[in-house]
Amino acid sequence: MERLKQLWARTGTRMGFVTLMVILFWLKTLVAYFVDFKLNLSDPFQFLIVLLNPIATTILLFGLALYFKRARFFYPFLFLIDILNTLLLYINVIYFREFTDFMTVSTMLGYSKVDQGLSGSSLALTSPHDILYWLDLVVILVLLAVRRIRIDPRPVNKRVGLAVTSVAFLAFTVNLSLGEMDRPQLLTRTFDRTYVVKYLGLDAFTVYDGIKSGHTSEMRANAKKSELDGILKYIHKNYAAPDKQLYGVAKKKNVIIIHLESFQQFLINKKVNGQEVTPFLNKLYKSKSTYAFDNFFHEVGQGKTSDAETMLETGTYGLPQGSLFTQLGNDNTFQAAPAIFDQAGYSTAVFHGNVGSFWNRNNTYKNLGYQYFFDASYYDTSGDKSLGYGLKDKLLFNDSVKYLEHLQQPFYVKYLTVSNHFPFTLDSEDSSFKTPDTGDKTVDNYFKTANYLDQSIKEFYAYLNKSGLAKNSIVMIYGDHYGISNSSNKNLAKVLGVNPDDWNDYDNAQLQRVPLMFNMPGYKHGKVEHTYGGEVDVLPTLLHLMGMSSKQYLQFGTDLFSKEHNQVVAFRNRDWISPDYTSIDGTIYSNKTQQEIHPTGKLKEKLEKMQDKVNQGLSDSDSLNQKNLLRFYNPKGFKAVDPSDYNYANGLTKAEKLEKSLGLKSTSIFSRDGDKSTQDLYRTDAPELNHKETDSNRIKITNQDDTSGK
Ligand code: GP9
Ligand code: MN
Repeated sequence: MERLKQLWARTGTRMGFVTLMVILFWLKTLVAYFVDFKLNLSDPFQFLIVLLNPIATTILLFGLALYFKRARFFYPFLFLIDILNTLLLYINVIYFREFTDFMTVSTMLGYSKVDQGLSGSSLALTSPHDILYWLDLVVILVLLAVRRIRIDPRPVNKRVGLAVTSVAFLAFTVNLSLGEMDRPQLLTRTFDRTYVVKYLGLDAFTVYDGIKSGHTSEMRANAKKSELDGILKYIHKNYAAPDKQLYGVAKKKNVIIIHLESFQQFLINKKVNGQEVTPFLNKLYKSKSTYAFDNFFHEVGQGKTSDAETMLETGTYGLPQGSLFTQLGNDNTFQAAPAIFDQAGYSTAVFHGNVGSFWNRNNTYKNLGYQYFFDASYYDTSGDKSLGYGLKDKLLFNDSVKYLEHLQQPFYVKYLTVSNHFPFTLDSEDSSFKTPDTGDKTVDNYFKTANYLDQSIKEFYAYLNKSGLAKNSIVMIYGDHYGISNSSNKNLAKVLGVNPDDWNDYDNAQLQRVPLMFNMPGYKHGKVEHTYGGEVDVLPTLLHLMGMSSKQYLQFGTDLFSKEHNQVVAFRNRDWISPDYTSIDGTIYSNKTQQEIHPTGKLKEKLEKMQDKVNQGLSDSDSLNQKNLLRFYNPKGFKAVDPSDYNYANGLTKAEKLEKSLGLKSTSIFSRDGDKSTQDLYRTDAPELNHKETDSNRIKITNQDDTSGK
């Protein structure tokens, strides 16, 4: 008691008072963290970081008051800072209740076209415990007024102020290092706003976001329409006319895209312990109904999955650093596949078992023109139904049927799978696949999760056939990027039958092949194509198969089936691979001999030209995106996307309403079958649906990422 009294008396000193305010603010931040925000804490370490992260910035900001000599400045300033910081916290609390996301600076300033602000009244979003966010300020003010807290007229020494500021910076550095330990490249890659708040706190997030958006808006403000000229020239020169035979072979068909998470080409036709790893995909690969590519490369940078999505749906490259989705997805102008298909009369949707805010998809998809986004909130992801990145694949395909069947046909839909993601863990109940034994758990388990993914696609295909969707659809299947990073490739070498001691950079580069297949059930002329290409080439290829022109769009790749297709595959770091040569960090290898070469004369010139073209494509794509130049460009017949047309809540209700209003004209399979669900056609052996108890062997790993060797 005595001790408490003594402590309380300290509040009558300036240092004591600042300390009190810091503690109170820290406590209410924790209320926000644990009651209002969903930070998805997965282990005690993250819990610790969250406890600590409000401290550094609060000390820094509140400590500034100590630099004021006079009491009549010190107290009001401290209150002002506290009120502003509380306001920031509180508007985020309100915003989070509606959007499950944090407010960006451009949203606050009203710049962002995507977040149209709160839909209901903010009053409806308040909750009784909100009083906790403001109560401390009122109580302290009263205590000061009635002199229960004394006003201290004595200024603190300037050195004390400086010491407090330094302590705050030190604390922030420690905080940042802890964050980086748990989530390497946190700030360069910015996976998700929740991550930055989780590791660094709300103040740090807001400042960081403000700096970034300031930089972006400056680049945009200075951009001129004439900057498009050079880019247009490059693109027109690069354009490859479609192959006449294949143009329109899939006209008017549904487009079903299956994004194979972290799936590399070497898995195709691979046997481990005498078993095929992906027997179903192997079958599709050789089928006469499929055009498959065996020299197709991923071209992603730090934005990984989101880079793959960027390339496949906009025909432009990801950014040199970070993810285009998170950096520019909120308000960039795109002329992307979902909008192109929408305007050709298609319904468009994404099915994904992770939270909508990951890679800022919930905002970016609106600018791409997606009508529906069925994210984790649409599925039961409880218990053992999900792992680190969300709903398990078998469940994703099964649980999406109830949405898919209500979409008007033709549709353009994308399934983003997640189970085959680093660290490649599955519950023991999900697989009995016998893994190789390389001694590297990541490498070994990769085959197991790939096998699981293969099974989930097999189940989905069975449904497509039974429901009759298959014959009206073109299914495009691709691997988004590597699963095994370069640092583990030596361990993989054994499984590939290569001596690990001979493994080098050239081998790493060749291993960046991922599958690409266009499967058209019923088609008879498919084959495995050996053309070299990359992810940026997919959009013009798909458009041409659909009988849609790509000529009016600014796309950096070329149709893989075209005789004029450019076979130099550009990587994000300016390395490249062509059918004959591979360039890594400026070193040229001959693909034939797999040895380094030192070209001279004509060959040297030719290779330099190739490099120039690679550089130009990448940098033109970057200025197009970073300066948002597409806002100056109007492709013939294309209507600009208005993101405020889209809202991803209540997707099913929206689709059902449309069915009703179309009546007999409705083309959904639900309407086609006389308002009967096709769900019971779906067969899955997913154990999660057949039992209630959870598996005691499972290791729950949440929000981890393969960041090694990048
Ligand atoms: C998360 C999933 C994984 O939603 O798409 O992204 P990645 O880590 O592969 O970029
Ligand atoms: Mn991915």
